[in-house]
Amino acid sequence: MTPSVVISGSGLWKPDHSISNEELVEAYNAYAEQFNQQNQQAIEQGECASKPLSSAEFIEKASGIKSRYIYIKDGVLDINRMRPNIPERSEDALSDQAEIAIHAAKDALKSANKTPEDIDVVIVSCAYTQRSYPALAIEVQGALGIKGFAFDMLVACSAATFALHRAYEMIAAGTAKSVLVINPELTSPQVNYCDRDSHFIFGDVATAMVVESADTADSEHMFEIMSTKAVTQYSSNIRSNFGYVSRANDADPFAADKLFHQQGRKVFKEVCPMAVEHISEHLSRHQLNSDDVSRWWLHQANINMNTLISRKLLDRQPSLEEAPIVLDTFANTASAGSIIAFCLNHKDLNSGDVGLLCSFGAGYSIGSLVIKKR
Ligand code: CO8
Repeated sequence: MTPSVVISGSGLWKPDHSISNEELVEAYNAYAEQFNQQNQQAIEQGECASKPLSSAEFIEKASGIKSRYIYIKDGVLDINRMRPNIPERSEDALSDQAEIAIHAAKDALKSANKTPEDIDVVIVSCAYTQRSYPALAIEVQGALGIKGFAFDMLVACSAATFALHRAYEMIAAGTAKSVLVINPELTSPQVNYCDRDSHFIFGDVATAMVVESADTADSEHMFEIMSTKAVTQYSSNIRSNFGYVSRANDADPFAADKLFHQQGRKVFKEVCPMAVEHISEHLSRHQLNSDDVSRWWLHQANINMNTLISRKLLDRQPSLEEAPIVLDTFANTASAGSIIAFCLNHKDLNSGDVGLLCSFGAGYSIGSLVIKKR
């Protein structure tokens, strides 16, 4: 018989620094005015587009974001730099992303009542890894003293849920006994702080979860994974062309198209119906309807997306208790958003309560888990 698989612990690490909309807009607008002044002639001759101004009110209304955490604040608000100033580390030092992954991992291990000796697989899964190899997951595994094996996974916004799917399958198949899934979302190096349409969207964070067989789990708050569901559909509407081939094709490796960019309106229109259909189908697998779900830990990209999806599923606006929003303080944290929502909002649920964890975004990709409090 397939063993019951549970999420037995979760962890969250956030940077010490944050940037408010007001701070971000003040710096961007000063940068835009300087750019327009320096390029006045080219703009007048139609050779270059002027930079439009940003607004804190627009950002909050369009996205629900008020502030975002940032790993290194230095440099982002400097109008002559407009990107974080993250010092390079030597090859024998712990890498930045492994460091933040370890903070979240330790928090998750503690909440699962586990030590590194109990874990036999580490998956580091996120939107970007700061290098190709050796895998960050193996670096984290080594630093924590975990035996077994480790690997990295990239699935943009669905990296966290898709990694939880892999963890679930490994435990169910008996190829692992306890899997540590970590999502170190260091997004700030990929944000184009010179682009009004996207400069406000992302924040840095790291999350982690421990997935194991119910037979070995003994934590205070554990959730049985009833099932997982994933879908992908190719789209270029959310894209980053950053990659190692730039060296061979002589393209500027840091040009605007090599950073995060998107057709936000199209994404909104295309992803919302996909997510509603996906979630409805997933719940119906268990003869559940939306009213049977006590908590919705939804992807955190845009508050208006979450409102629309929740309304379509429930025929009403859910309370913040039912469908928590963390966008206001964390912003979009790529794959970590739904996991942050879980970390901060699961302890009050009662045995037997059902919850839905769901990500949606670049790819397009949607990943969900139906889980039940033990
Ligand atoms: N300040 C003032 N005005 C602005 C600003 C600004 N900052 N930005 C845009 N405007 C203007 C526009 O130019 C436009 O003006 P006009 O009407 O004159 O053309 C007007 O405001 C309205 O613009 P939009 O139609 O674009 O505004 P929206 O209401 O659609 O809001 C959003 C824009 C917030 C981007 C919205 O479309 C959205 O969130 N869409 C969903 C996108 C989404 O969820 N994407 C997922 C991305 S995350 C992901 O997939 C993970 C990727 C991997 C991680 C990457 C890490 C870096």
